[in-house]
Amino acid sequence: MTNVGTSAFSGCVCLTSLEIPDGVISIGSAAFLGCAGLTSVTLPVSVKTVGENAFTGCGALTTVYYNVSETAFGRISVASGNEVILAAEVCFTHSFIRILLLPLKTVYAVGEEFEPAGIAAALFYDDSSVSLTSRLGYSGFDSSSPGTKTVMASYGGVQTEFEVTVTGSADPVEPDPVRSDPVEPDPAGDAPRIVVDSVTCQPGAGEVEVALRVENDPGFFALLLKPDFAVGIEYLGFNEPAGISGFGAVTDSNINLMAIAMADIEGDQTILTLIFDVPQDIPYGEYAINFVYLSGNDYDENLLDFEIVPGAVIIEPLYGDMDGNGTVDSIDLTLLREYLTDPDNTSVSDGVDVNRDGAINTLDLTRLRKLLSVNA
Ligand SMILES: [Ca+2]
Ligand SMILES: [Ca+2]
Repeated sequence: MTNVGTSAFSGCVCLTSLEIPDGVISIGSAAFLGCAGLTSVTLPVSVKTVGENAFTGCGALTTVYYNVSETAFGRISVASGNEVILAAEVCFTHSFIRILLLPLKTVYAVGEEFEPAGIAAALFYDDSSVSLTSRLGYSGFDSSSPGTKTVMASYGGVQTEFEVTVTGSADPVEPDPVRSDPVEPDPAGDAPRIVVDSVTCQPGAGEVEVALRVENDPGFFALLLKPDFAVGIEYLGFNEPAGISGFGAVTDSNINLMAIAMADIEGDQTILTLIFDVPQDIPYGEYAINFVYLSGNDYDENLLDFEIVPGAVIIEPLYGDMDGNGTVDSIDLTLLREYLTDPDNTSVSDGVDVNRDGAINTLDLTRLRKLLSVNA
């Protein structure tokens, strides 16, 4: 069967769910017209067209199952009168699921409840596309006794499993902060690399941009990233790069995951610019911006290799800026001279240790003079 004929099931009010068999290419006009009891329909990968008014009068239809990706769904030609299909929740079913990152909590005390926070899974579709989710269903967790426990995780009816530990101790054991062994970089150096920049700025810098770059002529089209941003800097969002065609990026609402897809790209590229807010009251220090990423475009076992990519926003004083006005100039030089002569009656900013050796002395004056002569 390659077609569902015109008006084939028109008015079948008893029809509640419908699975159109694989191989059907077109659904005829008015095929399911007035099937008021229909709540879900499963469309096969083979469907190319949905005829006029095929689902008119199917007011209860709220769910469409489609076993390929969202991109492929967008290519189906849907004629008018089928708004219900376009308004329905489309469940893009998939052939298998892989856990990319385990939940943050994998060690439990007896009696504790399961906490899925931090989990990430990839859903693999028949057309070789992949998407990410952290919204899984769970079953099988049993903390009534100690031991290694298998938790079933499912999405759209497809299951996978992972293990957690229940300890006999009444006190919960802190989970190991190291989540997975990073894969050693390819010694031949021919694997694509993801690099996150480290950016130095001063407290109160406001919006600071940190580049996420890919190096070594990757040519791949999908990146799955799990960001981990230090507390203190606030993630505001990202800017997409100019000049990469076929680029798309999504994050979930809590920035637990980022999926980035792009057409083949050549050479080294900035693929995202992450934006962070650096407040005035932030303490000096290094604020980590880490990503765990999954590489490759062949969906085989190698896909599950992880690499942890470190970057940072480094907050430090503006060295040489004695009066803390954000610029280094001859006024600062005067102020430093005064400070060295009369430290008790001269106030200077944290940037006074110009050469960063921990002492404040004439070496800092020398360094500041050099800085000014370079900048002049
Ligand atoms: Ca100044
Ligand atoms: Ca010094």
